[in-house]
Amino acid sequence: MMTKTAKHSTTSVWDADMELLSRPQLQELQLSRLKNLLFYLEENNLFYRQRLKKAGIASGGIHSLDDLRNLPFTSKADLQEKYPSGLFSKPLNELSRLHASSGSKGRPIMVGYSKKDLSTWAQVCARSLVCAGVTAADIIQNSYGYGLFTGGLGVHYGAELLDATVIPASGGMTKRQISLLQDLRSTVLCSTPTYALNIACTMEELEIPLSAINLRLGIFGAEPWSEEMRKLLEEKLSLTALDIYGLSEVIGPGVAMECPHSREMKGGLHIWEDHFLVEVIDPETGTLLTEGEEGELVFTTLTKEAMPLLRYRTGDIASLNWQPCPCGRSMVRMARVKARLDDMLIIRGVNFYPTAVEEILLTCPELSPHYLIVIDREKALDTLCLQVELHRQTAHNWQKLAETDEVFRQQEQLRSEIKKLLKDMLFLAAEVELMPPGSLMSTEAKSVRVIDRRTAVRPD
Ligand code: DLL
Repeated sequence: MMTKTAKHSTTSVWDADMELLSRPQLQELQLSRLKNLLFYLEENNLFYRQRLKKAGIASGGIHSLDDLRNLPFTSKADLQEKYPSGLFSKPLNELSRLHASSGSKGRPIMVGYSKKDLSTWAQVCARSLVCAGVTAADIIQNSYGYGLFTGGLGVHYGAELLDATVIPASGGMTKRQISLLQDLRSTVLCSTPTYALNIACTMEELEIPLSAINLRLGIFGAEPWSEEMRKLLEEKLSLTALDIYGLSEVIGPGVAMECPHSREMKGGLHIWEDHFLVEVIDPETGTLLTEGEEGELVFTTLTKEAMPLLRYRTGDIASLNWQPCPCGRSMVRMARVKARLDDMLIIRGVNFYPTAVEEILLTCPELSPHYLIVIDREKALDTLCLQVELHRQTAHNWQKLAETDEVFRQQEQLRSEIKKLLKDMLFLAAEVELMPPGSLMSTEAKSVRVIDRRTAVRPD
């Protein structure tokens, strides 16, 4: 186990007692925690007391982990309906902290933490950072937003717990972020992948060489990102990019983390199963899926006090992998989340996820991977316009040619190439608009990739 005071420690497991448990031992622990959770909910949580009663489940009714399947699901709609505190097990004034998810779709979701929850959260974040290869000797630039969003404070307390040095940079002010990277020689960058790309592109614009910074690890998450994006970030920032997953409802960042071994094998992210019991279900039927089958991730929080959740349907799509990992951790791995169920777009009968567009754009060197999908409806027909930023070099080359026929020819050729790729790979017919560098770059905590005008109210 990594000692918290020894700087420069190189051992790579934070909590060996848990992370290396054998599966039977882990299952025994999960079962006992699940039983306790049901008793706790019956005593402290009106919402679940009523729901379990309605489902005919007594708190003593759990005898094996399979009995989990008899428990009712909890949905995002439940949390939205009971906003702000209807699923809390403690009164608001007894909580230690509150966070909220952005609520970009519908009502926001409020999440509460007791002192014990905050300690658990710091533990799972420290565990995640160590799993990525962070040590007490690292200087972590934490560019996740601080505030109601869980990214900033979640990672912050994990980093402090493992005794690393933390720079609470939060998001935005990109030039200052770059100065911090240069002046403080940060070794680890924690941010959304799109914000990391923003930093990399701004460095290029300012002609700051890679040798001016000292990053070795990027811990990126909070939104879906493709393998192509990973390659690009690793090249542009000269680091190893690893995926961290989590959601406010369950705890925040630190639900699952990719280790470097798993990154190499594309084996997925270790889920901290002693705290978060995971299932993958068919989103249509609710049936449990088996190893490798892609479906909706569902979590039961085994140790939370303020807002425990039973069988919470995340809307995130992934599969599970129980194969042993060379890092030695026994905890199951989840495939990288490519999308949320509600991110799927349907245009004239063609289904696709925005990340599929990202993968295509990253194969065109003339472009930068900042894009916006604008969907509209004309005369009952859906239209799709893909706005995509030019790479700085492309824009520069075209500027040199001024407004000559040659530039128009090259622009038309590039637009046609993108259209053809979208047609061939995704069966999508789209208009393509080439945008100047920097015009679509995200400075938000999470990037906005889609504007769907079909749902907007408009006069006839
Ligand atoms: O995004 C927590 C977080 C902060 C995770 C920092 C990682 C790093 P929410 O704002 O509640 O919480 O959003 C949760 O974001 O259900 C997924 O749809 C998506 N998401 C989170 N991590 C990943 C990831 C934070 N690594 C929602 N890959 C989740 C893909 C992710 N999607």
